[in-house]
Amino acid sequence: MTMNVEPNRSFDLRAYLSIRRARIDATLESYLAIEEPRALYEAMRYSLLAGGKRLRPILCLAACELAGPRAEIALPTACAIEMIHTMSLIHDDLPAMDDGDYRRGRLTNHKMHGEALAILAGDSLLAHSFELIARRTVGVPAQRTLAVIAELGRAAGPRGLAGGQVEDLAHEGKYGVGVEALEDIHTRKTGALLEASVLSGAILGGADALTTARLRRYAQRLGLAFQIVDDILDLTSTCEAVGKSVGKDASARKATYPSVLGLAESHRHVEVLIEHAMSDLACFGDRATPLVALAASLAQSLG
Ligand code: GRG
Repeated sequence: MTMNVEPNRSFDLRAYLSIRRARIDATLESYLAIEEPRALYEAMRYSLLAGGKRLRPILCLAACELAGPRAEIALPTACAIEMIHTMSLIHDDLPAMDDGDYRRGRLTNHKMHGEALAILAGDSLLAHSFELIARRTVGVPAQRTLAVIAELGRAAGPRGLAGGQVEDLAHEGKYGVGVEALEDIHTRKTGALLEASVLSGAILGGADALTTARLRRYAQRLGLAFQIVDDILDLTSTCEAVGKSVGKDASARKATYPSVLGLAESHRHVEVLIEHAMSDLACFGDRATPLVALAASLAQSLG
């Protein structure tokens, strides 16, 4: 059964996001001062400090705020999560994977710094993220920090991003990908890190088992909805750019929801996922306002 949850209309999501983005950006900058080898640090900073919505770290802070008294204790973890995410974007853009030219409004890392440095910048961001969590997390029992490291390690590895990317590459260009296979790819490739972001914040905030279970469900639904929205926006913006109409047979190199289910059904799927994600948070009342508003804004981004 789902409970109907209405977003709080007096909550200023835009201001909430912009304050947190600024804090995350400033902290990331301070965590990654240039050292030797300079070229490596410059390549790491090039992608990390190139903007981005900072959705994952914001989810981490918001979940910590819901679960405990001080969101601030999750700031090192939130920044580490953005490093893992950025690492995955750098590697995703490499010629051996998506072979992308532009990311976050600028040339991709390997186009700017060369392939070898782009690979090493990604590797360094991943390693640095775990060092950051271990060294900078203060004011919480060590057990919570260990649980966060386990959660994020799982999300990045073969059961999460890396595994999802392998499956995605294996399906590339193939017709007849079923909705189950597609959901599995999305759950690993995009959902796993979003889920770990929410969970990490909750763990650091001291969430009990019930709160953790509800937030996990919320994050799983949000993560899947996020990837479907990304697929829909990708398709509609590409079609607008070339003046084509969109439909179920719109060709796509990658397995996407619109290419498997069609556009209308993909929209409906997002609506249902978001409604359920919001109802997962009904029992938290005002404490869940930012997380509810974030979910609602995802559905609204489709117009
Ligand atoms: C982490 C060990 C490890 C390996 C990485 C390359 C790879 C394996 C995985 C690819 C994962 C990937 C690129 C998933 C796409 C997720 C996605 C929807 C990205 C866009 O996220 P936004 O919209 O981007 O939040 P910004 O730029 O705003 O942060």
